Amino acid sequence: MTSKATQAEIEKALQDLPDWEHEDDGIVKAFEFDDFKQAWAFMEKVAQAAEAMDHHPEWTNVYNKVLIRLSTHDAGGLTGKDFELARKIEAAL
Ligand code: H2B
Repeated sequence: MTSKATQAEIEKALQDLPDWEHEDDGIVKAFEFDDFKQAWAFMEKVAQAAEAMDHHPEWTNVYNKVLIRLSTHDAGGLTGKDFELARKIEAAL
């Protein structure tokens, strides 16, 4: 699905995505790990999933914290791809 998700679709998808929040035209979640090594290992897994999907996160990392924002730039908002990547990110934890 590459069309923009409706508010109802967004709410439904977020029910199965703990601590992900709808913010502007994306979804965001903050992750915290024990140290940089663990954060980096997680980022490696997310990067592999993102590249395989050709759908990439906006993210920042400061030592043990990783902040991820997902949005579909080509669509100017949220699509099924963002929720699919979010589920893969949860599986990478
Ligand atoms: N990632 C995200 N988050 N949104 C996009 O619209 C997007 C992407 N488009 N990764 C892809 C790459 C596109 O630019 C390439 C050409 O497929």
